[in-house]
Amino acid sequence: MKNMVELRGGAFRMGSDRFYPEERPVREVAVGAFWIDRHPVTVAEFRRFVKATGHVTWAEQAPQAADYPGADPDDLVPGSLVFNETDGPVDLRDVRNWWSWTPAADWRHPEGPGSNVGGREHHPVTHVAYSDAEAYAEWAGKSLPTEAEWEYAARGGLDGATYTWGDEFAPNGRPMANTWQGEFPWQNLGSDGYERTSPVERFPPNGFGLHDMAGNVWEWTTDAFGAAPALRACCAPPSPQAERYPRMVIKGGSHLCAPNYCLRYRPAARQGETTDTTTCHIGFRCVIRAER
Ligand SMILES: [Cu+2]
Repeated sequence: MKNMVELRGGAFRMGSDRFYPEERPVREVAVGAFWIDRHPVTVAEFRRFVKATGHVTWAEQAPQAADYPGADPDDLVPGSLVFNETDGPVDLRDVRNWWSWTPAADWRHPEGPGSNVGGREHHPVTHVAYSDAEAYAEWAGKSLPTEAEWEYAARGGLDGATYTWGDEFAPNGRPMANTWQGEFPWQNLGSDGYERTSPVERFPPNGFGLHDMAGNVWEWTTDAFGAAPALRACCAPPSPQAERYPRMVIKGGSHLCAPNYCLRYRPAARQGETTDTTTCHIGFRCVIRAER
């Protein structure tokens, strides 16, 4: 299977007791055999899907007034959530300090009007809602992963390691994933080489030969997140209508995850995101389950 890796499956220890409450408890989980994309779906790959199908993404459609009661009709235009670095330290409890609803932001215009994906064809596609990821997977003859499949793949055969590559964040000083260096959300040092997304496969693969299982972009999975505990994450921007759409588990953390705020570039890390949410730091990859 082109650009996919075959995994045997089996039992593994999922979750972590050492970080955030939503990752607990550590428990043994088993997954069957499956193939998984070597890297997140790229802009170039997504473009082939759009050309072949005429798919119009969620972010490119105006929200329905019925879905967002009380919304200002002027706000019901196509758009998406874009991260904006702040000028200085801000109240980390209010994610609106750095997330802006941006009209006309979409997968082709990741920072909104005036931006484009020229030169970023091999970056992960972003601004994709859950339904966009599902539609792509169906077109490709694939599926979206369950959370357990995703985490099993991300761990790369390591048992209970903090990161997808081991227990040390930067072995020999080498950055192993596209994360945020500096104080979130105002000081983006970019010392790993990237302030926003990075081309896939730019950082070393994990033990299964998979790239970007940590950092770069969060990835959709098919598990419902369930009742949301109180979260303070850079990575869970509030949906205007969180009740109408289910909250699914996203995995892997992103280029916005910073130790001072959201240490989630780890295989056990998870967030809940409503299926209608699109942002500049959520993408996806696909799997194919082995025939039983
Ligand atoms: Cu984060």
